[in-house]
Amino acid sequence: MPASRVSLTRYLIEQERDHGTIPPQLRLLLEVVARSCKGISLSVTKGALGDILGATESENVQGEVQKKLDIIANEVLIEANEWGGHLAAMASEEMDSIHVIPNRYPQGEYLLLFDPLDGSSNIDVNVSIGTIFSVLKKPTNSPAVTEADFLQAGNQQVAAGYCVYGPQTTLVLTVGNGVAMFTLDREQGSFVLTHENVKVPEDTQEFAINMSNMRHWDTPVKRYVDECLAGTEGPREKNFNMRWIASMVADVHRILTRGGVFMYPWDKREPNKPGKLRLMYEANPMSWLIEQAGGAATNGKQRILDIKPDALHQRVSVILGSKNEVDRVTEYHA
Ligand code: P6P
Repeated sequence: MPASRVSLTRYLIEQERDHGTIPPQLRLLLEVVARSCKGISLSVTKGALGDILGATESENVQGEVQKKLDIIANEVLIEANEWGGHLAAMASEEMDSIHVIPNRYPQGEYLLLFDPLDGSSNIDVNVSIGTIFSVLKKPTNSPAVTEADFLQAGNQQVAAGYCVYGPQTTLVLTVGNGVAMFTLDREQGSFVLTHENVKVPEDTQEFAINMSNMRHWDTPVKRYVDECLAGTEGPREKNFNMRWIASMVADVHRILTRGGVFMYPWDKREPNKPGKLRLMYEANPMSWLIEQAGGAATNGKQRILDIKPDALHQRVSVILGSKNEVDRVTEYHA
């Protein structure tokens, strides 16, 4: 590794030295998560060569059929994080209830939440997918950790990130001092710092939404997208491009890299659900990353990070990305 290349370990140690935001137990947690993502990446890249494609017979708490890789990724994260003494418990999209660290291991002060493999509908068609994670601190006054300890607003996170399994395997991380990206150097087997102080442009000409749901959208979203489609002849007086990868990790990575606005809004298909995406382990970590990179993230009405959760797997409407576009969509909701 050329001397100029900074490893994830060195970055975390220097962040602690400079900002005091990564105490040793949190550094251990982040390094274990990164190592888990390396393992998941190896399974993902096997594709049809490994017995990892296709679906299982089971469904997750969301009622979605679980892909084999969903289960594999979940088990990798559980097994890697159980013994270290840094966690009190974990929560996952793939598990109905929290996973408390077994008594045979010491318990730590952190809570780890994750979507072990987001975008799993793309696994079998070789499109980028990813792991999303969020770290909270266990409330000090609770002796035995319970699900209620997890129900903290996103503004309480101490770390958040994702790993995107695409042409490159890239880990993207924030601990509250901006966003850094680490690309997996497969020859070294280590994540290497490739982008620091990531910034999302405040303006964009690219929006991301599943257009097939247009007839189900609420008026503010329909107005915003119609104005984008009207291009230079419309009120925006500029043309827009559209992208929708149907992997939140891949869409957010593009936005962190070149700007854009991502929307998965409430729609009339399931009016009792506030949205499709999950607050605790999808919207919260992604929203913090976007804000740390100078972007914005709301549910149309309020800042996502200020939402006080009342259920572990609750859903939320998500509008995030370039600040001026998110502000405009939110303004249309007012
Ligand atoms: P749709 C993947 O299943 C996911 O949770 C997100 O990663 C993605 O943005 C969204 O759902 C895609 O949903 O309805 O377009 O397939």
